[in-house]
Amino acid sequence: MSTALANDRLQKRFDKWDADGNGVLERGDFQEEAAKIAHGFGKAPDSREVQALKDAFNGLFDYLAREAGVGPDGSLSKDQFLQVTGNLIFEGGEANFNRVLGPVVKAIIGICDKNDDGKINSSEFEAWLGGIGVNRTEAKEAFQQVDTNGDGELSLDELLAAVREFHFGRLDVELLG
Ligand SMILES: [Ca+2]
Ligand SMILES: [Ca+2]
Ligand SMILES: [Ca+2]
Repeated sequence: MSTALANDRLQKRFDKWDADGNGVLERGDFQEEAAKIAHGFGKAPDSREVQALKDAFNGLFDYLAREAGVGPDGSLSKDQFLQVTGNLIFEGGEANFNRVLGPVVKAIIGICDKNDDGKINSSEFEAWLGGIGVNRTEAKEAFQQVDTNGDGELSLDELLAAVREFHFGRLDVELLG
């Protein structure tokens, strides 16, 4: 896995999350990202699932701000973001990664989980990836890759592993939009 690819993926993530395009990440960017995801899935902004997603993004921002040492009302430069997320993904270990990203992935599952069984089946997954611009054929392929135990459902653990593998360059499925 090349450091260049990892950096490239994290830089894209930064650009995408910098919703107001001012070159730094602040809490407002994360709230906007949560609102955008909710809108993409046609969820009412005041629904329980959307509130959970906003809380999760708030928690993620708290973590990044704390690690970068900028304080809860601060902002992260691109360099700070690359440093903190690079540490999280490549140095911090899987348990820490899951603790930090778990709430966000869980909240997105909550929004996509139409039949409310806590897992994502293939049609729920197609709608998820469709919402971030991935076509059906690609979504089908991605589903097989993410469903590592082959039971036809994607669990929180499988989805978290997929997000991590994406940043390691071992998987080409981008789940977070
Ligand atoms: Ca910004
Ligand atoms: Ca489901
Ligand atoms: Ca599975």
